[in-house]
Amino acid sequence: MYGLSGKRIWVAGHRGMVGSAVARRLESEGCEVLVAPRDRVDLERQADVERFFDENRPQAVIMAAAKVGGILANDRQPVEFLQRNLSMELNVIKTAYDAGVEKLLFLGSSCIYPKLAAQPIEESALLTGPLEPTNEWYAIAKIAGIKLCQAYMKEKGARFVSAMPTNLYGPNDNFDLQSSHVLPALIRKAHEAKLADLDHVTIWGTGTPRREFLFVEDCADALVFLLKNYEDYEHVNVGSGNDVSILDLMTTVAEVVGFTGRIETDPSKPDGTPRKLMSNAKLAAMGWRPKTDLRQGISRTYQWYLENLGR
Ligand code: GFB
Repeated sequence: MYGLSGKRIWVAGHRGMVGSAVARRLESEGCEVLVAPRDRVDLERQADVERFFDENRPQAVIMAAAKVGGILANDRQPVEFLQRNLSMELNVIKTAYDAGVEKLLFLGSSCIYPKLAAQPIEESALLTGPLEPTNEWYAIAKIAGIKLCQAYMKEKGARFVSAMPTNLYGPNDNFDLQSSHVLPALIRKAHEAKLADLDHVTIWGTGTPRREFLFVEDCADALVFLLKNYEDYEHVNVGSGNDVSILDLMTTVAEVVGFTGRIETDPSKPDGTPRKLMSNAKLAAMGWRPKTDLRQGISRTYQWYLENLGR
């Protein structure tokens, strides 16, 4: 429905884990990938965004720029997660419309859904119940982004659509133990425990919550698929369709990394939402499937970590 060949496509957030994976995935599409150097374009300054559009004239935009983080970062920095994400979204989405962008794909997250939504979570569950308190700030910002795209579609006929990825992981992830998401944190913890020959590793919370994970290169493939083929009003879940308890995840990570010590829990840290497995039926019905299973993805991520950060 939307051919990418020969198009100028701006990947906003190109240095991040998702943005860099999308830029790599677009290399085989015969398009021109535009990137905005962070030292010259501050997405929180509308004038910078307007100048970038004037100078580069993108025909399509993948909005993968965001202030992101794990459960502790979200819980401790509500202003950062709400204000900065709203600011970037408003600037990019409005300026894209004003500049006549043909198509825009906005990225949200599975945390937009109610804390206790029925599982697997259908797209229609949005706004049907209270959010998970630890990340309601980020969730509200992402819900606002979905709604702004829908407003432009409804009132202006803009082809601005939204995708909701599940918990992502992979090369170029953030491995800082205070601000990262769970999977990179567990890889780093197991790696450092192995190097230090520790007899145990500690995970946050009780280990009982369940999380769905998608390898970031599969996510990038899904996002390009949606940019080409999706034009509807409602957002689309992008997930693997399988979830795992945090404790079982740590067990798998330990096996891949080669750590043989005990796994201990730290209930003083938050568990967050008990489960957030999304339904991937809508995307599957369009013919898209992920290729990388969890153990393969963890192994490839650990390999990247060793080659880039683990020294
Ligand atoms: O990826 P994560 O930090 O965030 O996962 P969410 C948190 C879950 O993993 C909680 C447990 O149950 C934590 O108790 N966990 C165990 C750990 N050990 C660790 C650890 O060392 N580090 C971390 N980070 N967690 C995020 C949202 O929710 O999901 C974001 O806050 C975004 O906004 C993201 O939506 C996709 O999965 O709970």
